Amino acid sequence: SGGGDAGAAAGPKPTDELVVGFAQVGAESGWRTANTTDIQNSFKDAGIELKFSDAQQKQENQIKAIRSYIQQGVDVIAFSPVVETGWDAVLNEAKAANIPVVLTDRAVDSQDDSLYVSFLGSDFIEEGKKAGQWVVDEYADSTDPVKIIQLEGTTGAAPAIDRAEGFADVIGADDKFEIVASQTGDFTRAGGKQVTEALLKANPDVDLIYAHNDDMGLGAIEAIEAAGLVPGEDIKIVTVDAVKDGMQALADGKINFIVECSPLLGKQLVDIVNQINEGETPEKRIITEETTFTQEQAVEALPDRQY
Ligand code: GZL
Repeated sequence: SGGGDAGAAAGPKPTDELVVGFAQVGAESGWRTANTTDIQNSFKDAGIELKFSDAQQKQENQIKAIRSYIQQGVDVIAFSPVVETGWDAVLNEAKAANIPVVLTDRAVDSQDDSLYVSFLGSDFIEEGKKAGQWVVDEYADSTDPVKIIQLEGTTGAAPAIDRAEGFADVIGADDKFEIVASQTGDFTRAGGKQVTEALLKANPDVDLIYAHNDDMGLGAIEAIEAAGLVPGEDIKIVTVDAVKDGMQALADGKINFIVECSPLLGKQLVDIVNQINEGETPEKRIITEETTFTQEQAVEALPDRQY
């Protein structure tokens, strides 16, 4: 089945004949594994066949997976681009094969937005701004300099670029805030720990760590404790995601604030696939609902967290 004719003149296919190819980034973080689980469960519940690949955070593996889905003639291709650049060639191959493409979670920098039907995911700049606003509010009464270490996500990834931009926009309003060091931890716990160990040695008087995801924040906690300091007190921590392990650390007072980034995109992706099959045009940009959590709110929310 397949053949890239979803929504074409052939008319809608029965759901149980639809085949979707999904090229996932990897399994680098709690967020990513929750995202994978939700997408796989959503397609199983919908009775739609999902071919799935894990690229171990390598763009060439994602491109290979997309090419294999084109060869197999799937009806729709969906993927979360590990980095923003370098997709036009393979997306033009999907277009030539008349296979619609949906971007989930992360964006591409292609100028030609005919290369994908929809983007479904978060507004990462907004997430960075929410993190920055908490920092501005937290230090509103301080006149001393506030020294910040930033743990960046994967270099070139939309969430890393945009979360840094949104954060800088907001704290840039007051020059008491200074990002004394900024380095990628590649969205992993190990990366967050290694980078924090190194940057703490060079910046022992840092006030706060802004990590682009919980996993790097959890790694930073290990490094801070290994240095004999108290995370959440001696050095405050602000992260993004709100996965269970991050929310537990927040409830335990080791993280001070978390900006939520929802990984639960599966249901909306199924809806987009069904719209394409029905010959409808899904919205070009579908932004997920998400909130923020203080330590008190984490204690309340933890029992009901799905991921
Ligand atoms: C954000 C997603 C990021 C998460 C990280 O939508 O791309 O990648 O914030 C994950 O935890 O690794």
